[in-house]
Amino acid sequence: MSNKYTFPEGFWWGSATSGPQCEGTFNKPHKSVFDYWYEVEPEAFFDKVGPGVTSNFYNSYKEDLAMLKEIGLNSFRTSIQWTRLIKDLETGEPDEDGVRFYNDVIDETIKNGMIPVMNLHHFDLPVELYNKYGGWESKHVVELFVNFAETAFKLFSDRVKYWTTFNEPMVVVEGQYLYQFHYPKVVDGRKAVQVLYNINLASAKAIKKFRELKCENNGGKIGIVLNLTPAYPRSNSEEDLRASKIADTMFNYSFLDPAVKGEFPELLVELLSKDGVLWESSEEELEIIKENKIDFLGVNYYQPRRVKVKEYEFDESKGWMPEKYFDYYDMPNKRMNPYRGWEIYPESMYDIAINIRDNYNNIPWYISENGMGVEGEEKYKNEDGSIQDDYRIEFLEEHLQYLHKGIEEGSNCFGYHSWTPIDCWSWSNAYKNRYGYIALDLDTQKKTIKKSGKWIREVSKNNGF
Ligand code: BGP
Repeated sequence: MSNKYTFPEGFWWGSATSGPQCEGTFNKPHKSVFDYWYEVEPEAFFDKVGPGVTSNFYNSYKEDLAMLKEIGLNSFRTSIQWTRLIKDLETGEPDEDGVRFYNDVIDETIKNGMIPVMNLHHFDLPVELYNKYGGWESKHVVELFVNFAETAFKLFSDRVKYWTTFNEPMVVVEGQYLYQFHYPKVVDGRKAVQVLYNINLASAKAIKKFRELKCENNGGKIGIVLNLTPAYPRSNSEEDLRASKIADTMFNYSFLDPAVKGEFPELLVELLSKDGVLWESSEEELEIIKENKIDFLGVNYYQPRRVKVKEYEFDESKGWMPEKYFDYYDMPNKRMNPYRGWEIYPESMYDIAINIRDNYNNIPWYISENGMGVEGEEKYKNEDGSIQDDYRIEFLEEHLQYLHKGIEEGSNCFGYHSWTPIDCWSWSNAYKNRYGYIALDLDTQKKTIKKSGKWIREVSKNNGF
């Protein structure tokens, strides 16, 4: 059977996870903010399931990676946990077992014919650095992150060719400093803005280090993974259009522009300055951001953002918030994933592709996460015990069709990673919603390929569908 949609030669068919969501906390020398949060507030996590075991990747990576190969993946992203790799958080001196573990994971990934993509920060700040320095509020922590990155580059860049500095840094800003869905659940717009700046700086400084170490000479490339949530206005009125432009600027371009263009969006600087909440920066730092742009971009896409002009007066009681400039628009008849509460809108894949083509130098990029989390998947099991997740296949195919259209029209996209290969732990939903191509039985740790796992094997083999 020939394909209706064929993707460019060498296209990445892969899937992504992160250290804290699959490894378990076994043998880690430090605790992350999530490890700590679970200790003090286990009821904040679905069914009180914490990060202790997750899908046991620390112990089962060999079997797990062999399964990824079995479902045809040619690339795989995970993250190196700061709290596992680094023994001395000040100097960046590595932990022996952490080095052994990540060496094994990388070697095993390559042995199974997959390109490893290694990310350095997936929401998992060491809690000590929050307690001592205020975490990402502090420029000292930026330096400590660079020490960690340097250690990782030196240890692994002989084999790892694709690095990313951060996963979804905007979610750190939103979760920790605006909307209280990540520990320490602070609400402080001014701090949020400083954190946004500091993480942009940390990414640029890590890239600078990567270049100083000449990791490119080994064919190494470095990027960042951003969650892009394209903003759509309620109407084409000037006011709604302006509201959506501001939402895009605050949530998407605030990381995308510095990463790709080396500069913050003018509109962002203008609004934050007018409101008296602009970050504290220096000429030298801004120069570092300008000089150290990414080689490639990872885009996590799950849902759009629908907005309209402000209809209600902004509630000043919480201080500055991005919502000063727009209201959320609850569009009638939108398609929803009821389990996750996210709108399903595959058309955004095309819009993102074209935006990158036209406004971001058509930089090489890939979809680094996309997927559908579903609760109660056991009810879709057939007699042989495998989950018949046709809804997931349909979701992924629809998204891929729009991506394909963007590629056909010249967008420089080189791959597609789903979230996630094996059902993994989530930040406070724990194991509520399952995303994997491979199901995890939490009680027994038994892993079983779903129907979508067979589907991706075919897609990967045929380079399309
Ligand atoms: C992204 C994160 C992932 C993953 C995914 C699914 O934002 O990068 O870590 O968790 O979303 O979301 P959730 O687990 O919240 O359902």
